Amino acid sequence: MTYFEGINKINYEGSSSTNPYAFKFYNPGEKIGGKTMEEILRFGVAYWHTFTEDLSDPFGVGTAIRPWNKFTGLDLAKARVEAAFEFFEKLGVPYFCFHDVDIAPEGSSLRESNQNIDTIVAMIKDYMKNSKTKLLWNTVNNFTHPRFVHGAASSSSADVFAYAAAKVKKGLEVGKELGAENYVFWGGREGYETLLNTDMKLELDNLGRFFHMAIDYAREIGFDAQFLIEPKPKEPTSHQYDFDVASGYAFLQHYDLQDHFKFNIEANHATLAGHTFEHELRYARVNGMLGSVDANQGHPLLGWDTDEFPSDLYATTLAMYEIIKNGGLGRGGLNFDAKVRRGSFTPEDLFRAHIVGMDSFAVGLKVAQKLMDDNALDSIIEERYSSYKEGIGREMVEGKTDFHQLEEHALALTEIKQQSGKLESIKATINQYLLTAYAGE
Ligand code: XUL
Ligand code: CO
Repeated sequence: MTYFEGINKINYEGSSSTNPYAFKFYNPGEKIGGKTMEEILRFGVAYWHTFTEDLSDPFGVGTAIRPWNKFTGLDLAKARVEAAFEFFEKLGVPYFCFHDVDIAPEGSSLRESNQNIDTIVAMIKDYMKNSKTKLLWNTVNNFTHPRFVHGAASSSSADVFAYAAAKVKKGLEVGKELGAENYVFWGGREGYETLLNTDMKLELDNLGRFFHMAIDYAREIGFDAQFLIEPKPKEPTSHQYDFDVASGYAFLQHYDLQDHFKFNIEANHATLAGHTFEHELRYARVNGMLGSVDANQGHPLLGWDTDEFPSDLYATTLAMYEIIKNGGLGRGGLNFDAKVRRGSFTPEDLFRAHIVGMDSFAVGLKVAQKLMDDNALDSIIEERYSSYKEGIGREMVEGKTDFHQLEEHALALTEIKQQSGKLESIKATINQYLLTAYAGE
């Protein structure tokens, strides 16, 4: 059965194309800095937003028209797999990602849920044999069901802790079965609403114990995926423990987990935390902790996780700048944890949304690479910090000074010369690169 009638393979047609079902900038085989766009960008489709989501919001029911909606139960789950692989093929995307409950319905018991998962995983494995699309990461949903009302690994109930562990155990087995490159932990309800009823120390210690047991089990079954923590500051709980990269990194170090994890950084989570996307990427990168990316964008006027498809070229350029500087994403990728707007309810919108996301990151990649090749931003930064390359600055950086020498130096100063931060001309340069990256094509 064909689910996306009338939509053919999406090809690259160049920046002058007016075909809505063509890439204008994402040219998978085009080499940028020695590697193809496809190899660098490693795009992934998020199963939950594209095949499971119905586009409901807190004020309205689902609007999504999906060709698989006529099915129910396991038949619906199977139809979604068929539709998903047709979609992957037509979009030419190398990866996908899912939660357990996205692919298979929960049964009336854990055992039954696991059986449903086994049925669908066997089917996905079969489809993957004839597909170039691989599993970037999987995870489990330990936040939607009422049993997780007080959290999962940070729940006040030991039974829930055990249930959450059993689900992650299954998730790790599924990841191994399907050859997942990474395994993600987003702490859905791992946080708290009020300290008035919360034992914060016990919850944090339990989270640490949970992650250690997950590492042990992955090792036991020979699942060698990169483990990723996905920080988010709020929503659903008002205080999420993995607030941002900095707090997540402190947590990992405190519980001696830092060598086993990297971060999966989501743009909209970064902005909810009061950071820019590039701040989170940079913080992870300079600490050797940048693993993967959930590519989306928030709405500048809304204070929740709107999960829009990325279209802001400034943001994708600065993000790709960090990713290139990181030497790429390794086993990670750019997963579109993004949903079409509630008003964009047709199946065709799913293609159009991914096209704008892929094109936006392709532009970002090209512009960022050119900025780097021309040393356009680095040269300014190097100059700005040049006082640490010589004299007292250099001695301090090399660990050859103490407060006595620094005081001596300060006392002898007659004048401190400052340089301009040049922010406006840096922005002008970025605009110039953005507008000329595709000139002449
Ligand atoms: C929620 C979110 C999740 C994670 C995976 O905001 O981003 O979908 O990416 O659980
Ligand atoms: Co996400």
